Amino acid sequence: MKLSRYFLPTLREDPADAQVLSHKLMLRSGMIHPTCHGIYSWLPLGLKVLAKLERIIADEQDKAGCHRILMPTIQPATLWRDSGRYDDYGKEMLRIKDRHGRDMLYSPTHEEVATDIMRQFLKSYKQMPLNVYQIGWKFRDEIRPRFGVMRGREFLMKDGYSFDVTKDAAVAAYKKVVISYLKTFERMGLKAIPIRADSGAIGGDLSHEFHVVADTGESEIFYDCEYDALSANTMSFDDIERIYSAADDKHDPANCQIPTEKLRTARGIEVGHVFYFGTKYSKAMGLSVVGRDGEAIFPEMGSYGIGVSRLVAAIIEANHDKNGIVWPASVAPFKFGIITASWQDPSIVDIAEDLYQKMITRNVEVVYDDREERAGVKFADMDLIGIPFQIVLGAKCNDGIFEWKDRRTGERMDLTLEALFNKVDENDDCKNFVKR
Ligand code: P5A
Repeated sequence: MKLSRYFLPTLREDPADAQVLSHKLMLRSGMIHPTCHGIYSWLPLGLKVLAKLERIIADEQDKAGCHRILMPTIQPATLWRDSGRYDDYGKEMLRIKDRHGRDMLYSPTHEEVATDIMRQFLKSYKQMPLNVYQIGWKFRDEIRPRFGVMRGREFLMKDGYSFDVTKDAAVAAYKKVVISYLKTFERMGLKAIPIRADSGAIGGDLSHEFHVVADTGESEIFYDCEYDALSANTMSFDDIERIYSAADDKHDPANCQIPTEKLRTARGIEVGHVFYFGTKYSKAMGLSVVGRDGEAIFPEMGSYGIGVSRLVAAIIEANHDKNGIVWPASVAPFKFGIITASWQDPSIVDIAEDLYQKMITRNVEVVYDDREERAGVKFADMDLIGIPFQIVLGAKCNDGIFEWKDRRTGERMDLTLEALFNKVDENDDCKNFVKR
């Protein structure tokens, strides 16, 4: 992509109405535009990041054996009357009427729709275990939408629903999702701490929240420092149950067994929430199947959410410096940037154009700042939008030497074209995605 042709409405100044850093940086780097209170349009740069998150989430869900579907954003109230939640849900639900006067609603979540699909298609215990998920827009008329996409009214969620024959199988499915979530967040460069939680409006008796540590987090969290040392790839559900973690009022120093020197206190952003709720919805909505001995059984269910649009803000909260966003390479809108020290020097511009074309041919995600702007403006914008690896073309490029800058460490080195492409290959993780 050439920046001169890109729709990237960056702002020089901090927008006055944004309180938290991620919101400011998302507005300043032209990722989002507020359409009205708590409702945002996603501009090209923001949408690219959102798409990266979707791709990582879908990849890990597929690996965990879940099936991607897409459910409607508008639902009939009848489904919620069946489950008994229509009257309880309150003002957060956007209630609408169609032209025939029928009660409809904009989906705040999809337990009812998923259960309804399965009551048409699940007939036998043999069709389980089954776990379906989608990545789709939700609407919740939050009383206090704030911090941009962190707490929006319309937001993107990955929501999954599992169906099992027995409670044991359902709990096993739940544990599998918990582990796959930790891997998902780790691939986004985040450490997420799973914390036992209340199940609130979703209902049920087993629930975990996933929190990313950031100063602007809405909840206070308490956890054992052992979490900092564990990797999602080796962590088991038993580790999670063994290692102490708690949020807000759930933290009771008297019951906390771990020594104070191991206890960490931090602010957390809730980026995911999972629930096991047994037969709550299958019973209420009449989803039953034929069991092993011909008897009717109600599937045991769970639901699993990731706040996809919130994650964009959470990643920025956890990855920024005074110059702007510092994207983890796996979620960066473009992994590589090309900057010319002078747009008025035709030989540098020719070399930059050639380098850009070579990278495009290799399918590398690159943004080339070809604007007729001062070098300082280009360096500042490249840092603001957080491009992880920046290639600077100064006078030395006439002798085949390119400067490589690492956004996170600030480290710079001079490279030949060959060495440059070796580094590009090394840092281009597109090959990590296996086509399924
Ligand atoms: C689980 C999947 C559910 O809705 N039903 C389907 C369950 N859980 S939840 O905790 O209510 O939401 C899941 C995640 O969505 C994010 N989230 C939000 N993100 C931005 N703005 C909001 N207003 C908002 N509300 C919820 C959170 O990350 C939450 O963990």
